[in-house]
Amino acid sequence: MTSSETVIERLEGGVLTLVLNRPDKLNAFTPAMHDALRAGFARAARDADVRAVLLTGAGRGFSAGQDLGDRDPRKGGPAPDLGETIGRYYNPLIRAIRGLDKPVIAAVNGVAAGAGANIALACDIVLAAQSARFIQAFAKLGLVPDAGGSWALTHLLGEARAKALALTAEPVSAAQAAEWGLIWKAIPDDSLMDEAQALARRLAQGPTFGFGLTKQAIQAASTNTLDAQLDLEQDFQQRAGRSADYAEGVTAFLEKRQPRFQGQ
Ligand code: T3D
Repeated sequence: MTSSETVIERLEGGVLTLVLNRPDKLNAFTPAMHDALRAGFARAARDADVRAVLLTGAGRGFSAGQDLGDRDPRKGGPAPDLGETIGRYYNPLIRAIRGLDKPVIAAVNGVAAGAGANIALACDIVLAAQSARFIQAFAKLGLVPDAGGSWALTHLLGEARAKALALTAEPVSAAQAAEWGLIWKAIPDDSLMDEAQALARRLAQGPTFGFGLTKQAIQAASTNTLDAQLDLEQDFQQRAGRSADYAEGVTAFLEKRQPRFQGQ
């Protein structure tokens, strides 16, 4: 196990677990935490031993978004250039999560607010503790949903719910989020981590190359026409069909045994 001050990193059984680790501040994001998390996702991208990522938070929250202590107007000086920090930190993080050719699971262990909520929603499969809440806190600050939030809310929920959540900052319970299709599942608090780890381990033993293509195909569907998506499926299936994992999957089926995927 290696750990920095702000993100704990652990690789076990093909699962890279990244734990946001500023529990006293509900894991609010500082530049140091951004750097550590970005390093974690960079490792996930380059290390073939990493076949799934599990993102969660230490303590009672997942993440309360940007650390507002770093934005205190009472300290004087010019207004911060938030466009710069979005471009430097949040946008590359969301692109790293969505662009990673491996499954990313979020285990939302408690409140997820502002960019903290939207980072969770950028993950491929979101499990949340029943006590967790998702809050688009931006409205309370005069800001706009960021970290892909305006996109994710609209795509997952439609304009009516996206606008209401973004304009009111009303908390959404895990159960409601699951019922609306904002996340995959709400899970009793004391079994969240067991269930999330079991799912991550299962995915880490899967056909990683095919999973990467599947993830990119589903993401492309948001903007593609059916015609373009059919072409993309043809191309991706051609590539998947040449993978060692496909050969192993078919062989295992014919030999009536469990496949042993290598992730290639
Ligand atoms: O700036 C840019 O670069 C642009 C990007 C912006 C992205 C964003 O994320 S903007 C949105 C920022 N986040 C928020 O506005 C949420 C602020 N937090 C809250 O509204 C509440 O803390 C929660 C609803 C999330 C949870 O409430 P509660 O009652 O369960 O906990 P609490 O008592 O408010 O918080 C516990 C501690 O965490 C407390 O510290 P203390 O007083 O015990 O020393 C609180 O100040 C701290 N904390 C919570 N959120 C933040 C935070 N500290 C700094 N920044 C935070 N975002």
